[in-house]
Amino acid sequence: MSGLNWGYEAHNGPEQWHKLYPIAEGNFQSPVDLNAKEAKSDASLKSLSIHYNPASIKSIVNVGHSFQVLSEEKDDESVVKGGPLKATYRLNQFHFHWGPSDDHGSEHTVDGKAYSAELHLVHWNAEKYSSFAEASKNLDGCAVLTVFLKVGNAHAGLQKVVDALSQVRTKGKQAPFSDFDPSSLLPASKDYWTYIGSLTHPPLLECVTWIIFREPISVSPDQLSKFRSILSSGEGEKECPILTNHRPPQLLKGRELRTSF
Ligand code: 3UG
Ligand code: ZN
Repeated sequence: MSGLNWGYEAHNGPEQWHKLYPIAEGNFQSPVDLNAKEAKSDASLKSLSIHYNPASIKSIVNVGHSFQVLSEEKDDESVVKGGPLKATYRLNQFHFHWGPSDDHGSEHTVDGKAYSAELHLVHWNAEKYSSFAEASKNLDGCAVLTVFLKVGNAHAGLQKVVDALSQVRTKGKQAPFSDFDPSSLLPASKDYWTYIGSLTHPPLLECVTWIIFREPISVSPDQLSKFRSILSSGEGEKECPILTNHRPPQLLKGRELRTSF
């Protein structure tokens, strides 16, 4: 495994990452199992304030192990605050994690059970830091709003993202993607779990306040199969579909796992 080609296969996957990224065996790693026995309800947790401006969404890009929808960096129009957060966090991008079959693809699990896929809306502390890169070196640097996807009906908001995937089929491709409201991907209930952890793939930095919604959104088998149809290979190379891109749960190692509910 070289520094540039970590992935999700046996030779370069989650079990190998520690060799180049020793923090993989750290004390604040993600994802984790959201276990009812470990979780403590915290009445002092405030409700979340989430404001997304559809105009801040600009493009979609194939990054080789996934695809990302990118948000404009230069304003504070798409932000989350409140809940466990002590600052305002600005939206950087959102992306998904999935697996080879419809019944297993989330990173976090609930009482040992996986969902079909997982959405990460990635934010950084723009009150305290001046870039995502700087923020990600600090425990209070990032906040990831997380939504589980449960196989069932097609999701209308998600379909707009799925329809754009044909434009970024190969690694490195980028296309305009605008006027999309990320709020359309949030569940109705804003009940959540929260804990302190890490980025879920290299560089695995321990910088994330995880906020994970209890209620999943739906995704159809056809929508999931379109996630799996994008390629980790570049244009003109041997076609290699991204069938899986989720890290398994890591040990909680004494961390607090709190619920708003
Ligand atoms: C993330 C996540 C990232 C990363 C990562 F932005 F949002 S996740 O939400 N799955 O935890 C990054 F590694 F795992 N990085 C940080 C993107 C590239 C720059 C370094
Ligand atoms: Zn992620």
